[in-house]
Amino acid sequence: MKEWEHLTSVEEMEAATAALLETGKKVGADSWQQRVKNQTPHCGFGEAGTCCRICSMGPCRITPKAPRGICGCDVHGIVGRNYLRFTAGGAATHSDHGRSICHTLYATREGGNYQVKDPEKLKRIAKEWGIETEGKDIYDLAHEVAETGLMEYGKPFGTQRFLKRAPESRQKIWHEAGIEPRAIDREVSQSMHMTHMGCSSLPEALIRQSLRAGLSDGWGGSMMGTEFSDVLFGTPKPVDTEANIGVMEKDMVNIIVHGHDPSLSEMIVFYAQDPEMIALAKAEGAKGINVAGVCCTSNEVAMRHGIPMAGNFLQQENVVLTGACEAIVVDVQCIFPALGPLSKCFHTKFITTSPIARMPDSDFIEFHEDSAGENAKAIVKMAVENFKNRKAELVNIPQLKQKATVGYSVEAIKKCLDGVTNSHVDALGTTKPLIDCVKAGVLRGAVAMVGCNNPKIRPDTAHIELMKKLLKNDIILIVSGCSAQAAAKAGLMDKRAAQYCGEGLKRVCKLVDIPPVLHMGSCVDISRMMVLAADIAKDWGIDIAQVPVVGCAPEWMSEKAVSIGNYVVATGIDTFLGVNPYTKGSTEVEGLLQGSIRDWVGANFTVELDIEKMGDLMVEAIEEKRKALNI
Ligand code: XCC
Ligand code: SF4
Repeated sequence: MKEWEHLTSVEEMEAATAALLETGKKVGADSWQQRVKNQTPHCGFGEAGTCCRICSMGPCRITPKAPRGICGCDVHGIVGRNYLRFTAGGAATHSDHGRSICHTLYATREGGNYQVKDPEKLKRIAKEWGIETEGKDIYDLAHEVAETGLMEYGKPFGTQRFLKRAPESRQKIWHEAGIEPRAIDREVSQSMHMTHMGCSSLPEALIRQSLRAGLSDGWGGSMMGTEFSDVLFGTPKPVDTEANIGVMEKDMVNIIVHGHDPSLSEMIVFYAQDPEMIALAKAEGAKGINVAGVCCTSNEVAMRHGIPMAGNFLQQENVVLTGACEAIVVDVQCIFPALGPLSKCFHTKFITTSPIARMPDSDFIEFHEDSAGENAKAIVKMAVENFKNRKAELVNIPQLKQKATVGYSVEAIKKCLDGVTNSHVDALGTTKPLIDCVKAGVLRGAVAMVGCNNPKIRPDTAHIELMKKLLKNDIILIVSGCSAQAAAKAGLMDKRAAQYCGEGLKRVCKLVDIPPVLHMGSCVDISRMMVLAADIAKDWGIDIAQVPVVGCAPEWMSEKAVSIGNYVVATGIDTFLGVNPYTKGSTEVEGLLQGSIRDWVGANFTVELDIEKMGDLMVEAIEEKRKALNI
């Protein structure tokens, strides 16, 4: 059989994009491909992280002739401060998403817009947090847990509750390194304070706080976001779906959900199935209503409802360019402001819903927890009524799509394993069969591949090529975010992809009936990966830093990704980046991030722009961990 013959190649995806850009030209649309050209070359100071505009004596730019800013800050202080602010932006963003989910949990009620779908999980978390569950109404419990979660953002004393999920060895490392995150908002605030003019310029202190702020996201805000989303909307289980631009339907009303918070998309999905709305769609001449997703929102609804994935970050303009998008409905994060003017070139309604993400040229329908049903219905109706405004001559949906099985929460992974071994010790299962496979060498280890697209890298190539290489080497992939969508679009989440893997991984996939690339969700769901790593380490009796697993974000672009990188490394997982985080300008900052933070947390970063080399380095890192464990 020809290698990878079922896959959709990057070339095919590029050809589809090129055809869509032709339509764009006809209607005078702008595109990121064009804007990248306008922005190149990028500013060298910005790239190296050596420009400071933290006070108005500047901006100060560091050169050999001007080695210090006006206040006397050197290049290491400037790069370090910029890095910490980069992290704080990401930690704030993820954690604020988590906070919204806490509020949604607080708004649940019997028969209401939002209800508790996984009461067992809610009770488990309550017990973990020492909240009495006996004899309590499930909604009273939900409100109590939500309020306790909200307190995690501002409590004056103590550290994050979920840190206790980590192996004791890891908790000790955090304590000794002085990076246990306290209240989430405090870590973000302190990061801003430390980087104010005339505060910290010592790289060591700035990087330590970066790790702590990152941990407040991964083991705080994001973890609450994930856990409470499961309580609200159900814990994901394996479900079949489809991915790539061809999931849009020519004869149906296409509603694209884009952004991050499932509180919105869940409601849109619900009302798109409303018989009244479907009847209206038919009256308007459509065959029905098709909801598809872009970016992390897509991951959320794919994992829970099998809603198809239209594309990832750099394809968000493509969905409008099909000419068949009645509405693109967004909440927060990773939304191109370009969608406003672009939608004006077509009949598409660009609907913003959050006061956090307001954009010109959009219809703003503010989404509230208490009126969520009404808001969602109004949005679906607006899309349906827009079907008649389509311009038939502009419609072009490239016929690219792949089958994918998604929905591998930690709970689901354990359940799949249990199904094979019947080894379960309790209802929640164990990672022991997985550990046995790794010990026996059937699986060499795992890579957690995450993150965005970035025009600095040929879109999706790094994700897909790295995955193929790792699979050949019997390394299983757990993925999230836009990396997950790259895999799904290519066909790597189709169970048939197992046939192209190394012999060991192929056997495991067949036996457990899983695809070789496991979809663990959105970017806040990287907290699932932390829980999985922690559970494996505990079941194995070792620290997370010893587990043969590494992290990788080959095409990352956002502040959130920097925050993630910090908590993944601080959790003890070596992390490989394909794009430099604006630190090239400081040998000291790079010396810490790519070197000596290993002494604090047992892991560090590798920045490698050559994909082939990065793949080799990851395989090497995994083999080294195996050697150290004598397996
Ligand atoms: Fe955004 Fe989460 Fe990146 Fe994709 S992977 S571009 S952050 S949608 Ni998070
Ligand atoms: Fe320049 Fe210092 Fe002000 Fe930064 S804080 S802009 S380096 S004077």
